[in-house]
Amino acid sequence: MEKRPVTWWHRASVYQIYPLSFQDSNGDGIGDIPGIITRLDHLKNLGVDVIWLSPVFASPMKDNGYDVSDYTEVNPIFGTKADLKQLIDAVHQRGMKIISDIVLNHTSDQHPWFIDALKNPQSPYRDYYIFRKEKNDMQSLFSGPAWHLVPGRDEYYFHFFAKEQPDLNWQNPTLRKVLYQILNDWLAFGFDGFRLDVIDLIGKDIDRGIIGHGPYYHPFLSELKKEVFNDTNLFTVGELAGSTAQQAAAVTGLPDGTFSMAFQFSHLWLDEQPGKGKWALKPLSIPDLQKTFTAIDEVYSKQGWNALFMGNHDQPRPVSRYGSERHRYHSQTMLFLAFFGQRGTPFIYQGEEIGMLNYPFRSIKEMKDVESLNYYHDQLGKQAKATIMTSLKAKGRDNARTPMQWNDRAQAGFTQGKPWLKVHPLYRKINVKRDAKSNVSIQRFLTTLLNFRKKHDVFLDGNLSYRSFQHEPIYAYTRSNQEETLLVLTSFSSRPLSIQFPDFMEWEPILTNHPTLSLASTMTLPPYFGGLYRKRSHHAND
Ligand code: TEU
Ligand code: CA
Repeated sequence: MEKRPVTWWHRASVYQIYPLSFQDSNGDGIGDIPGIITRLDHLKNLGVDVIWLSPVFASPMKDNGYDVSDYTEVNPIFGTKADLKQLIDAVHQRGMKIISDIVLNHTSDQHPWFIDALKNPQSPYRDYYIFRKEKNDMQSLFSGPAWHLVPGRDEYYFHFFAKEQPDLNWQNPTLRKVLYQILNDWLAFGFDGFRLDVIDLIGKDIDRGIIGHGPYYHPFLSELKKEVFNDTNLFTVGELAGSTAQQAAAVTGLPDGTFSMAFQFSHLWLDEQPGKGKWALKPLSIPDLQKTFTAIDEVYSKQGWNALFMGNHDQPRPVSRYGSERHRYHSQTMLFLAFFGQRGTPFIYQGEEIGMLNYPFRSIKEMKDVESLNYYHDQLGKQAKATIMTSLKAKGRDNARTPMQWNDRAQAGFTQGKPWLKVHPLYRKINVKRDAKSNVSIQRFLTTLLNFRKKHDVFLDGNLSYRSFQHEPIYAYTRSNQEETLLVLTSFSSRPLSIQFPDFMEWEPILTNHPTLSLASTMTLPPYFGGLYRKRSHHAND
Protein backbone atom coordinates (compact mmCIF):
# COMPACT_ATOMS: atom_id res chain seq x y z
CA MET A 1 0.00 0.00 0.00
CA GLU A 2 1.21 3.47 -0.85
CA LYS A 3 2.52 5.49 2.10
CA ARG A 4 0.34 8.43 3.02
CA PRO A 5 1.91 11.87 3.58
CA VAL A 6 3.05 12.51 7.15
CA THR A 7 3.90 15.76 8.87
CA TRP A 8 4.90 16.85 12.38
CA TRP A 9 1.42 16.87 13.89
CA HIS A 10 0.82 13.22 13.09
CA ARG A 11 3.55 12.41 15.63
CA ALA A 12 2.62 15.07 18.18
CA SER A 13 0.70 14.76 21.41
CA VAL A 14 -1.48 17.46 22.85
CA TYR A 15 -2.41 18.65 26.34
CA GLN A 16 -5.62 20.58 26.95
CA ILE A 17 -5.59 23.39 29.51
CA TYR A 18 -8.86 24.64 30.96
CA PRO A 19 -7.60 28.06 32.13
CA LEU A 20 -10.24 28.60 34.83
CA SER A 21 -8.99 25.56 36.73
CA PHE A 22 -5.31 25.13 35.90
CA GLN A 23 -3.32 27.54 38.08
CA ASP A 24 -4.25 30.76 39.83
CA SER A 25 -1.46 33.31 40.29
CA ASN A 26 -3.15 36.18 42.15
CA GLY A 27 -5.33 34.54 44.78
CA ASP A 28 -8.71 35.39 43.28
CA GLY A 29 -9.56 31.69 43.00
CA ILE A 30 -9.60 31.75 39.20
CA GLY A 31 -6.89 30.19 37.09
CA ASP A 32 -5.08 32.65 34.84
CA ILE A 33 -2.46 33.04 32.11
CA PRO A 34 0.44 34.03 34.41
CA GLY A 35 -0.41 30.89 36.42
CA ILE A 36 -0.20 28.73 33.29
CA ILE A 37 3.26 30.13 32.53
CA THR A 38 4.54 28.88 35.90
CA ARG A 39 3.43 25.32 35.03
CA LEU A 40 4.84 24.92 31.54
CA ASP A 41 7.77 22.80 32.69
CA HIS A 42 5.32 20.19 33.96
CA LEU A 43 3.95 19.90 30.42
CA LYS A 44 7.38 19.85 28.83
CA ASN A 45 8.44 17.06 31.20
CA LEU A 46 5.30 15.13 30.43
CA GLY A 47 6.42 14.96 26.80
CA VAL A 48 3.59 16.80 25.10
CA ASP A 49 4.26 18.89 22.00
CA VAL A 50 1.20 21.08 21.71
CA ILE A 51 -0.99 22.91 24.19
CA TRP A 52 -4.66 23.49 23.47
CA LEU A 53 -5.87 26.45 25.47
CA SER A 54 -9.61 26.59 26.12
CA PRO A 55 -10.96 30.10 25.31
CA VAL A 56 -9.43 33.08 27.11
CA PHE A 57 -11.30 35.75 25.14
CA ALA A 58 -13.57 38.41 26.58
CA SER A 59 -16.69 36.73 27.89
CA PRO A 60 -19.44 37.10 30.48
CA MET A 61 -18.66 33.43 31.30
CA LYS A 62 -22.19 32.03 31.04
CA ASP A 63 -20.54 29.01 29.43
CA ASN A 64 -17.06 29.55 30.84
CA GLY A 65 -15.65 31.38 27.83
CA TYR A 66 -17.50 29.46 25.11
CA ASP A 67 -19.66 32.59 24.96
CA VAL A 68 -17.37 35.25 23.49
CA SER A 69 -18.19 38.95 23.69
CA ASP A 70 -15.01 40.14 21.96
CA TYR A 71 -12.82 37.89 19.82
CA THR A 72 -9.95 40.37 19.86
CA GLU A 73 -9.55 40.87 23.62
CA VAL A 74 -8.42 38.72 26.52
CA ASN A 75 -10.82 38.29 29.43
CA PRO A 76 -9.32 40.33 32.30
CA ILE A 77 -9.93 37.49 34.77
CA PHE A 78 -7.30 35.54 32.79
CA GLY A 79 -4.83 38.40 32.27
CA THR A 80 -3.89 40.74 29.46
CA LYS A 81 -2.95 40.42 25.84
CA ALA A 82 0.64 40.99 26.92
CA ASP A 83 0.34 38.00 29.29
CA LEU A 84 -0.99 35.93 26.42
CA LYS A 85 1.93 36.96 24.22
CA GLN A 86 4.28 36.02 27.03
CA LEU A 87 2.63 32.62 27.35
CA ILE A 88 2.98 31.96 23.63
CA ASP A 89 6.65 32.95 23.74
CA ALA A 90 7.31 30.83 26.83
CA VAL A 91 5.71 27.83 25.12
CA HIS A 92 7.80 28.38 21.98
CA GLN A 93 11.00 28.78 24.00
CA ARG A 94 10.41 25.29 25.34
CA GLY A 95 10.03 23.90 21.86
CA MET A 96 6.29 23.36 22.17
CA LYS A 97 3.38 24.84 20.24
CA ILE A 98 0.11 26.34 21.36
CA ILE A 99 -3.31 26.46 19.73
CA SER A 100 -6.31 28.50 20.77
CA ASP A 101 -9.84 27.33 21.14
CA ILE A 102 -12.11 29.46 18.98
CA VAL A 103 -15.90 29.51 19.03
CA LEU A 104 -17.29 30.56 15.66
CA ASN A 105 -20.71 28.93 15.73
CA HIS A 106 -22.17 31.45 18.18
CA THR A 107 -21.24 34.47 20.27
CA SER A 108 -22.26 35.71 23.66
CA ASP A 109 -25.51 37.67 23.83
CA GLN A 110 -23.24 40.43 25.19
CA HIS A 111 -21.26 40.65 21.95
CA PRO A 112 -21.65 44.20 20.53
CA TRP A 113 -22.95 42.67 17.27
CA PHE A 114 -25.82 40.99 19.07
CA ILE A 115 -26.54 43.97 21.30
CA ASP A 116 -26.80 46.18 18.23
CA ALA A 117 -28.87 43.58 16.37
CA LEU A 118 -31.42 43.58 19.20
CA LYS A 119 -31.51 47.31 19.69
CA ASN A 120 -31.54 48.56 16.16
CA PRO A 121 -33.97 47.14 13.56
CA GLN A 122 -31.75 48.56 10.80
CA SER A 123 -28.58 47.07 12.26
CA PRO A 124 -26.23 45.50 9.71
CA TYR A 125 -25.53 42.92 12.42
CA ARG A 126 -29.06 41.57 12.43
CA ASP A 127 -28.14 39.26 9.58
CA TYR A 128 -25.12 38.00 11.56
CA TYR A 129 -27.65 36.09 13.67
CA ILE A 130 -30.75 34.00 13.04
CA PHE A 131 -34.05 35.79 13.69
CA ARG A 132 -37.42 34.37 12.74
CA LYS A 133 -41.02 35.45 13.21
CA GLU A 134 -42.09 31.82 13.50
CA LYS A 135 -40.21 29.24 15.50
CA ASN A 136 -39.97 25.52 14.75
CA ASP A 137 -39.63 22.79 17.34
CA MET A 138 -35.83 22.59 17.42
CA GLN A 139 -34.44 22.01 20.89
CA SER A 140 -31.33 23.41 22.52
CA LEU A 141 -28.59 20.96 23.53
CA PHE A 142 -28.69 22.68 26.90
CA SER A 143 -32.41 21.86 27.51
CA GLY A 144 -35.57 23.63 26.35
CA PRO A 145 -36.41 25.20 22.99
CA ALA A 146 -33.64 26.51 20.74
CA TRP A 147 -35.61 29.72 20.17
CA HIS A 148 -35.78 32.68 22.48
CA LEU A 149 -38.35 35.43 22.23
CA VAL A 150 -36.71 38.83 21.81
CA PRO A 151 -37.97 40.95 24.68
CA GLY A 152 -40.51 43.49 23.43
CA ARG A 153 -40.59 42.15 19.88
CA ASP A 154 -42.56 39.33 18.33
CA GLU A 155 -39.59 37.49 16.93
CA TYR A 156 -37.23 34.80 18.09
CA TYR A 157 -33.52 34.21 17.81
CA PHE A 158 -31.91 30.80 17.47
CA HIS A 159 -29.49 29.41 20.06
CA PHE A 160 -28.39 25.78 19.90
CA PHE A 161 -26.62 26.11 23.26
CA ALA A 162 -27.63 28.41 26.15
CA LYS A 163 -29.98 31.30 25.41
CA GLU A 164 -27.01 33.58 26.13
CA GLN A 165 -25.22 32.01 23.12
CA PRO A 166 -27.05 33.17 19.95
CA ASP A 167 -25.95 31.27 16.83
CA LEU A 168 -24.15 33.13 14.08
CA ASN A 169 -25.55 33.09 10.58
CA TRP A 170 -22.65 31.80 8.49
CA GLN A 171 -24.66 32.37 5.34
CA ASN A 172 -23.79 36.05 5.63
CA PRO A 173 -20.60 36.53 3.54
CA THR A 174 -19.53 39.67 5.42
CA LEU A 175 -19.65 37.81 8.71
CA ARG A 176 -17.55 34.99 7.27
CA LYS A 177 -14.92 37.46 6.13
CA VAL A 178 -14.80 39.05 9.56
CA LEU A 179 -14.35 35.65 11.22
CA TYR A 180 -11.53 34.68 8.86
CA GLN A 181 -9.81 37.95 9.68
CA ILE A 182 -10.07 37.20 13.40
CA LEU A 183 -8.40 33.83 12.83
CA ASN A 184 -5.65 35.31 10.69
CA ASP A 185 -4.99 38.01 13.27
CA TRP A 186 -4.51 35.44 16.04
CA LEU A 187 -2.14 33.46 13.82
CA ALA A 188 -0.16 36.65 13.28
CA PHE A 189 -0.19 37.18 17.04
CA GLY A 190 1.59 33.86 17.49
CA PHE A 191 -0.84 30.97 17.87
CA ASP A 192 0.15 27.85 15.94
CA GLY A 193 -3.40 26.88 15.12
CA PHE A 194 -6.86 26.37 16.55
CA ARG A 195 -9.34 24.00 18.10
CA LEU A 196 -12.60 24.89 16.37
CA ASP A 197 -15.58 24.57 18.65
CA VAL A 198 -18.64 22.76 17.18
CA ILE A 199 -17.48 23.72 13.71
CA ASP A 200 -19.67 21.08 12.04
CA LEU A 201 -22.73 23.15 12.93
CA ILE A 202 -21.88 26.15 10.72
CA GLY A 203 -23.61 24.75 7.63
CA LYS A 204 -26.97 24.51 9.40
CA ASP A 205 -30.29 24.97 7.63
CA ILE A 206 -32.56 25.98 10.45
CA ASP A 207 -35.72 26.23 8.36
CA ARG A 208 -35.35 22.58 7.44
CA GLY A 209 -34.41 21.63 11.00
CA ILE A 210 -30.84 20.66 10.06
CA ILE A 211 -28.18 21.60 12.55
CA GLY A 212 -25.15 19.30 12.18
CA HIS A 213 -23.41 18.74 8.86
CA GLY A 214 -25.79 21.01 6.99
CA PRO A 215 -25.94 21.75 3.27
CA TYR A 216 -23.56 24.73 3.49
CA TYR A 217 -20.93 22.97 5.56
CA HIS A 218 -18.56 21.80 2.83
CA PRO A 219 -18.55 25.06 0.85
CA PHE A 220 -17.80 27.01 4.04
CA LEU A 221 -14.98 24.63 4.94
CA SER A 222 -13.40 25.02 1.50
CA GLU A 223 -13.52 28.74 1.93
CA LEU A 224 -12.07 28.52 5.44
CA LYS A 225 -9.22 26.43 4.12
CA LYS A 226 -8.50 28.86 1.33
CA GLU A 227 -8.71 32.00 3.48
CA VAL A 228 -7.03 30.77 6.68
CA PHE A 229 -5.86 27.16 6.81
CA ASN A 230 -3.92 26.90 3.56
CA ASP A 231 -0.65 26.16 5.42
CA THR A 232 -0.56 22.45 6.30
CA ASN A 233 1.96 23.17 9.06
CA LEU A 234 -0.80 24.77 11.09
CA PHE A 235 -2.31 22.58 13.75
CA THR A 236 -6.08 22.63 13.42
CA VAL A 237 -8.50 20.32 15.16
CA GLY A 238 -12.21 20.50 14.49
CA GLU A 239 -14.67 19.57 17.19
CA LEU A 240 -17.15 17.54 15.13
CA ALA A 241 -19.57 16.41 17.80
CA GLY A 242 -22.36 15.98 15.26
CA SER A 243 -20.33 13.98 12.72
CA THR A 244 -19.71 10.32 12.14
CA ALA A 245 -16.13 9.05 11.83
CA GLN A 246 -16.68 8.90 8.07
CA GLN A 247 -17.77 12.54 7.93
CA ALA A 248 -14.89 13.60 10.18
CA ALA A 249 -12.29 11.71 8.17
CA ALA A 250 -13.51 13.37 4.98
CA VAL A 251 -12.56 16.87 6.18
CA THR A 252 -9.23 16.07 7.88
CA GLY A 253 -5.66 15.03 7.16
CA LEU A 254 -3.28 15.45 4.27
CA PRO A 255 -3.35 16.26 1.46
CA ASP A 256 -6.66 18.07 1.35
CA GLY A 257 -8.54 18.15 4.63
CA THR A 258 -9.65 21.51 5.99
CA PHE A 259 -8.41 20.47 9.45
CA SER A 260 -5.31 18.58 10.48
CA MET A 261 -7.56 16.31 12.51
CA ALA A 262 -10.91 16.21 14.28
CA PHE A 263 -12.64 14.98 17.37
CA GLN A 264 -15.49 12.67 16.56
CA PHE A 265 -17.48 11.23 19.41
CA SER A 266 -18.77 7.80 18.46
CA HIS A 267 -16.69 6.09 21.18
CA LEU A 268 -18.01 8.50 23.85
CA TRP A 269 -21.68 7.86 23.10
CA LEU A 270 -21.51 4.20 24.08
CA ASP A 271 -22.52 4.74 27.69
CA GLU A 272 -25.74 6.52 26.83
CA GLN A 273 -29.02 5.02 25.65
CA PRO A 274 -29.10 5.42 21.86
CA GLY A 275 -30.89 8.55 20.73
CA LYS A 276 -31.72 9.68 24.25
CA GLY A 277 -28.77 11.94 24.89
CA LYS A 278 -26.01 12.08 27.46
CA TRP A 279 -28.13 11.95 30.61
CA ALA A 280 -29.76 8.60 29.79
CA LEU A 281 -27.13 6.41 31.39
CA LYS A 282 -26.15 2.97 30.20
CA PRO A 283 -23.20 0.81 31.26
CA LEU A 284 -20.37 0.66 28.75
CA SER A 285 -20.03 -2.67 26.99
CA ILE A 286 -16.40 -3.40 26.08
CA PRO A 287 -17.38 -5.35 22.95
CA ASP A 288 -19.21 -2.18 21.83
CA LEU A 289 -16.07 -0.15 22.48
CA GLN A 290 -14.03 -2.67 20.53
CA LYS A 291 -16.42 -2.60 17.58
CA THR A 292 -16.48 1.18 17.59
CA PHE A 293 -12.69 1.50 17.67
CA THR A 294 -12.47 -1.06 14.87
CA ALA A 295 -15.02 0.85 12.80
CA ILE A 296 -13.23 4.15 13.39
CA ASP A 297 -9.92 2.63 12.35
CA GLU A 298 -11.47 1.14 9.24
CA VAL A 299 -12.41 4.68 8.19
CA TYR A 300 -9.15 6.39 9.08
CA SER A 301 -6.99 3.69 7.54
CA LYS A 302 -8.21 5.03 4.20
CA GLN A 303 -8.57 8.75 4.73
CA GLY A 304 -8.14 11.62 7.19
CA TRP A 305 -6.55 11.80 10.62
CA ASN A 306 -8.15 11.26 14.02
CA ALA A 307 -7.81 13.08 17.34
CA LEU A 308 -7.67 10.46 20.12
CA PHE A 309 -9.29 11.42 23.40
CA MET A 310 -10.99 9.91 26.41
CA GLY A 311 -11.94 13.14 28.13
CA ASN A 312 -12.06 16.91 27.93
CA HIS A 313 -13.69 19.79 29.81
CA ASP A 314 -17.15 18.52 28.79
CA GLN A 315 -16.74 14.90 29.83
CA PRO A 316 -16.58 13.07 33.15
CA ARG A 317 -13.22 11.86 34.42
CA PRO A 318 -12.10 8.72 32.56
CA VAL A 319 -11.14 6.75 35.71
CA SER A 320 -14.59 7.33 37.22
CA ARG A 321 -16.35 6.69 33.94
CA TYR A 322 -14.53 3.67 32.48
CA GLY A 323 -12.36 2.39 35.29
CA SER A 324 -12.49 2.17 39.04
CA GLU A 325 -11.63 4.78 41.60
CA ARG A 326 -10.28 1.99 43.82
CA HIS A 327 -7.90 0.93 41.08
CA ARG A 328 -6.99 4.43 40.03
CA TYR A 329 -3.40 3.88 38.88
CA HIS A 330 -4.25 0.74 36.98
CA SER A 331 -7.40 2.04 35.34
CA GLN A 332 -5.91 5.34 34.17
CA THR A 333 -2.77 3.73 32.75
CA MET A 334 -4.81 0.94 31.15
CA LEU A 335 -7.02 3.58 29.51
CA PHE A 336 -3.98 5.37 28.09
CA LEU A 337 -2.99 2.15 26.33
CA ALA A 338 -6.50 1.30 25.16
CA PHE A 339 -7.13 4.78 23.69
CA PHE A 340 -3.69 6.08 22.71
CA GLY A 341 -2.51 2.95 20.93
CA GLN A 342 -5.05 3.74 18.21
CA ARG A 343 -4.38 5.55 14.93
CA GLY A 344 -4.39 9.31 15.56
CA THR A 345 -2.91 12.09 17.68
CA PRO A 346 -3.41 11.72 21.46
CA PHE A 347 -5.03 14.50 23.48
CA ILE A 348 -4.59 14.54 27.25
CA TYR A 349 -6.97 16.61 29.31
CA GLN A 350 -5.52 18.28 32.40
CA GLY A 351 -5.56 15.96 35.39
CA GLU A 352 -5.62 12.72 33.39
CA GLU A 353 -1.86 12.47 33.94
CA ILE A 354 -2.56 11.91 37.65
CA GLY A 355 -5.85 10.01 37.28
CA MET A 356 -8.11 12.74 38.65
CA LEU A 357 -11.61 11.59 39.64
CA ASN A 358 -15.18 12.84 39.37
CA TYR A 359 -16.14 15.16 42.19
CA PRO A 360 -18.39 13.64 44.88
CA PHE A 361 -21.22 16.15 44.34
CA ARG A 362 -23.96 15.91 46.95
CA SER A 363 -26.25 18.66 45.77
CA ILE A 364 -27.07 20.80 42.75
CA LYS A 365 -25.86 23.77 44.80
CA GLU A 366 -22.29 22.56 44.33
CA MET A 367 -22.61 22.63 40.53
CA LYS A 368 -21.91 25.66 38.35
CA ASP A 369 -22.16 24.43 34.78
CA VAL A 370 -24.98 26.01 32.77
CA GLU A 371 -25.75 22.72 31.01
CA SER A 372 -26.17 20.88 34.34
CA LEU A 373 -28.21 23.67 35.93
CA ASN A 374 -30.51 23.94 32.91
CA TYR A 375 -31.01 20.18 32.83
CA TYR A 376 -31.81 20.09 36.54
CA HIS A 377 -34.43 22.82 36.31
CA ASP A 378 -35.90 21.45 33.12
CA GLN A 379 -36.29 17.97 34.61
CA LEU A 380 -37.62 18.88 38.05
CA GLY A 381 -41.15 17.52 38.21
CA LYS A 382 -40.54 15.25 35.19
CA GLN A 383 -38.21 12.82 36.97
CA ALA A 384 -37.38 12.06 40.58
CA LYS A 385 -34.74 14.38 41.98
CA ALA A 386 -32.53 11.42 42.85
CA THR A 387 -32.61 10.21 39.24
CA ILE A 388 -31.68 13.64 37.95
CA MET A 389 -28.80 13.84 40.41
CA THR A 390 -27.57 10.37 39.41
CA SER A 391 -27.25 11.55 35.81
CA LEU A 392 -25.63 14.84 36.80
CA LYS A 393 -23.14 13.16 39.09
CA ALA A 394 -22.16 10.70 36.38
CA LYS A 395 -22.04 13.04 33.40
CA GLY A 396 -22.03 16.65 34.66
CA ARG A 397 -19.29 18.77 33.15
CA ASP A 398 -18.14 20.20 36.47
CA ASN A 399 -16.51 16.82 37.16
CA ALA A 400 -13.78 17.75 34.73
CA ARG A 401 -13.59 21.36 35.83
CA THR A 402 -12.54 21.16 39.47
CA PRO A 403 -9.13 22.73 40.08
CA MET A 404 -5.97 20.95 39.01
CA GLN A 405 -4.34 19.12 41.91
CA TRP A 406 -0.67 20.11 42.10
CA ASN A 407 0.40 19.26 45.65
CA ASP A 408 -0.87 18.63 49.20
CA ARG A 409 -0.92 22.25 50.28
CA ALA A 410 -4.14 24.23 50.77
CA GLN A 411 -6.44 24.07 47.71
CA ALA A 412 -4.04 21.56 46.14
CA GLY A 413 -1.66 24.39 45.26
CA PHE A 414 -4.18 25.75 42.76
CA THR A 415 -4.88 29.03 44.54
CA GLN A 416 -4.03 30.97 47.69
CA GLY A 417 -7.65 32.10 47.81
CA LYS A 418 -11.05 30.48 47.55
CA PRO A 419 -11.33 28.45 44.34
CA TRP A 420 -14.24 29.21 41.98
CA LEU A 421 -15.17 25.50 42.06
CA LYS A 422 -14.30 23.19 44.95
CA VAL A 423 -11.08 21.20 44.98
CA HIS A 424 -11.56 17.43 45.05
CA PRO A 425 -11.43 16.18 48.68
CA LEU A 426 -8.83 13.52 47.82
CA TYR A 427 -6.24 16.05 46.63
CA ARG A 428 -3.74 15.13 49.34
CA LYS A 429 -3.54 11.67 47.84
CA ILE A 430 -4.02 12.59 44.18
CA ASN A 431 -1.69 15.36 43.07
CA VAL A 432 1.13 15.97 40.61
CA LYS A 433 3.87 16.17 43.21
CA ARG A 434 2.94 12.96 44.97
CA ASP A 435 2.38 11.07 41.74
CA ALA A 436 5.78 12.13 40.44
CA LYS A 437 7.48 10.66 43.51
CA SER A 438 5.46 7.47 43.57
CA ASN A 439 6.86 4.23 42.20
CA VAL A 440 3.51 3.77 40.51
CA SER A 441 3.46 7.13 38.76
CA ILE A 442 0.71 7.71 36.22
CA GLN A 443 2.50 10.65 34.67
CA ARG A 444 5.71 8.64 34.24
CA PHE A 445 3.74 5.86 32.54
CA LEU A 446 2.16 8.39 30.21
CA THR A 447 5.51 10.01 29.37
CA THR A 448 7.02 6.62 28.55
CA LEU A 449 4.08 5.85 26.28
CA LEU A 450 4.18 9.23 24.51
CA ASN A 451 7.94 8.96 23.92
CA PHE A 452 7.63 5.41 22.62
CA ARG A 453 4.81 6.44 20.28
CA LYS A 454 6.88 9.20 18.81
CA LYS A 455 9.67 6.83 17.76
CA HIS A 456 7.47 4.11 16.27
CA ASP A 457 5.74 4.70 12.98
CA VAL A 458 3.55 1.68 13.54
CA PHE A 459 1.29 4.03 15.52
CA LEU A 460 0.86 6.12 12.37
CA ASP A 461 0.33 3.52 9.72
CA GLY A 462 0.02 0.13 11.42
CA ASN A 463 -3.05 -1.95 10.67
CA LEU A 464 -5.29 -2.48 13.64
CA SER A 465 -6.77 -5.87 14.39
CA TYR A 466 -8.77 -6.96 17.34
CA ARG A 467 -7.53 -10.00 19.20
CA SER A 468 -9.86 -11.98 21.41
CA PHE A 469 -8.75 -13.12 24.87
CA GLN A 470 -11.93 -14.99 25.74
CA HIS A 471 -13.51 -12.53 28.20
CA GLU A 472 -15.82 -9.66 27.27
CA PRO A 473 -14.11 -7.01 29.45
CA ILE A 474 -10.74 -7.65 27.82
CA TYR A 475 -9.91 -5.35 24.96
CA ALA A 476 -6.81 -6.32 23.00
CA TYR A 477 -5.53 -5.33 19.60
CA THR A 478 -2.44 -5.44 17.46
CA ARG A 479 -0.98 -2.68 15.34
CA SER A 480 1.35 -3.85 12.62
CA ASN A 481 3.28 -2.42 9.71
CA GLN A 482 6.25 -3.65 7.65
CA GLU A 483 8.66 -3.04 10.53
CA GLU A 484 6.95 -4.33 13.62
CA THR A 485 3.88 -5.61 15.38
CA LEU A 486 2.66 -4.33 18.72
CA LEU A 487 0.05 -5.81 21.01
CA VAL A 488 -2.07 -3.80 23.44
CA LEU A 489 -3.72 -5.96 26.07
CA THR A 490 -6.17 -4.27 28.46
CA SER A 491 -8.72 -5.43 30.97
CA PHE A 492 -11.71 -3.30 31.93
CA SER A 493 -12.63 -5.73 34.69
CA SER A 494 -12.45 -5.10 38.43
CA ARG A 495 -11.86 -8.85 38.85
CA PRO A 496 -8.88 -10.99 37.93
CA LEU A 497 -9.46 -12.87 34.67
CA SER A 498 -7.67 -15.98 33.59
CA ILE A 499 -6.72 -16.17 29.92
CA GLN A 500 -5.12 -18.54 27.43
CA PHE A 501 -2.13 -17.00 25.68
CA PRO A 502 -0.57 -19.81 23.60
CA ASP A 503 1.90 -17.61 21.67
CA PHE A 504 3.06 -15.69 24.74
CA MET A 505 6.70 -16.54 23.98
CA GLU A 506 6.57 -14.35 20.88
CA TRP A 507 5.94 -11.15 22.81
CA GLU A 508 8.25 -8.93 24.82
CA PRO A 509 6.99 -6.24 27.16
CA ILE A 510 7.43 -2.55 26.35
CA LEU A 511 5.28 -1.00 29.06
CA THR A 512 2.82 -2.51 31.50
CA ASN A 513 1.06 -1.43 34.67
CA HIS A 514 2.08 -4.73 36.35
CA PRO A 515 5.80 -4.94 35.61
CA THR A 516 6.29 -8.08 37.69
CA LEU A 517 3.62 -10.07 35.86
CA SER A 518 5.12 -12.47 33.32
CA LEU A 519 3.29 -13.73 30.32
CA ALA A 520 2.38 -17.42 30.30
CA SER A 521 0.24 -19.74 28.21
CA THR A 522 -2.33 -19.73 30.99
CA MET A 523 -2.24 -16.63 33.09
CA THR A 524 -4.34 -14.32 35.22
CA LEU A 525 -4.80 -10.68 34.31
CA PRO A 526 -5.17 -8.51 37.41
CA PRO A 527 -7.96 -5.90 37.55
CA TYR A 528 -7.51 -3.12 35.01
CA PHE A 529 -4.37 -4.67 33.63
CA GLY A 530 -2.77 -2.80 30.76
CA GLY A 531 0.24 -3.89 28.78
CA LEU A 532 2.02 -2.98 25.56
CA TYR A 533 4.08 -5.73 23.91
CA ARG A 534 6.20 -6.10 20.81
CA LYS A 535 6.54 -9.17 18.63
CA ARG A 536 10.05 -10.52 19.00
CA SER A 537 10.84 -11.72 15.48
CA HIS A 538 11.13 -8.55 13.41
CA HIS A 539 12.58 -5.49 15.05
CA ALA A 540 16.15 -5.68 13.86
CA ASN A 541 16.12 -1.97 13.11
CA ASP A 542 15.70 -0.94 16.75
O1 TEU B 1 -19.08 21.47 23.03
C1 TEU B 1 -20.00 21.05 22.08
C2 TEU B 1 -20.65 19.75 22.20
O2 TEU B 1 -21.45 19.44 21.37
C3 TEU B 1 -20.46 18.84 23.31
O3 TEU B 1 -19.19 18.53 23.64
C4 TEU B 1 -21.34 19.28 24.43
O4 TEU B 1 -20.89 20.44 25.04
C5 TEU B 1 -21.41 18.27 25.49
O5 TEU B 1 -21.73 17.05 24.96
C6 TEU B 1 -22.46 18.68 26.44
O6 TEU B 1 -22.28 17.95 27.55
C7 TEU B 1 -18.45 22.69 22.82
C8 TEU B 1 -17.59 23.04 24.00
O7 TEU B 1 -16.58 22.08 24.14
C9 TEU B 1 -18.45 23.20 25.21
O8 TEU B 1 -17.70 23.46 26.36
C10 TEU B 1 -19.41 24.33 24.94
O9 TEU B 1 -20.31 24.46 26.00
C11 TEU B 1 -20.18 24.14 23.66
O10 TEU B 1 -19.36 23.74 22.57
C12 TEU B 1 -20.79 25.45 23.24
O11 TEU B 1 -19.79 26.33 22.87
CA1 CA C 1 -6.44 34.48 39.07
